[in-house]
Amino acid sequence: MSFTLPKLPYEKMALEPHISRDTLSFHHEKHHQTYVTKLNELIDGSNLEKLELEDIIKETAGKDDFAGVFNNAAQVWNHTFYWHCMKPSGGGKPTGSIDEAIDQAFGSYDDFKQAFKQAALTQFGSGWAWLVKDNEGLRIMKTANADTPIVHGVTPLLTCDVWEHAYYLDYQNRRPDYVDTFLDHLVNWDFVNQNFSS
Ligand code: MN3
Repeated sequence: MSFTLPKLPYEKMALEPHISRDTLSFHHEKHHQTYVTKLNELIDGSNLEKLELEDIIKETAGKDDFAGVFNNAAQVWNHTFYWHCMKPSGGGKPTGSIDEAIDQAFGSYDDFKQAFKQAALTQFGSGWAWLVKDNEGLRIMKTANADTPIVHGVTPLLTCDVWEHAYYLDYQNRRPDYVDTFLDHLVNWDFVNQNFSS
């Protein structure tokens, strides 16, 4: 089986003025596509070829010999998840059952925002900030490079890509502005609720 680049869940201009069409074009058609292409090359003819994406990620996690496969597979998964974490006219206070869960876990939406932003800004270099669910409830986590919560026994609910390619054309080095905009104008709480109740 070979993997294909999933379609974006909205038009390339749909997130303007917060994320430009150029950023989404490069990010989806170049970066995300390259992870898909490299993954296909790396698994071609191997036993991994028969597995689902999530199984390839779990199978190769932490194995030095398979670092290339893991990195590309996890980046394919992380990006597909990230696209769905955003929508036009999103962001702001949560709706649905996640609202109460956030208050319970963090005290208030503002406290959640602060914690999420802190994780996004303190991720040194490339990586991801996440809201995840485990047996204890909700928590914030950050991962470096391609690392993904699905190999850490927790359920991802929301992510923000903090690799520079996610924001540099629009925000240059101002990662804090990008993360604020993500939280205030882009988060797709419907998708977060779906993940929360699944
Ligand atoms: Mn990216």
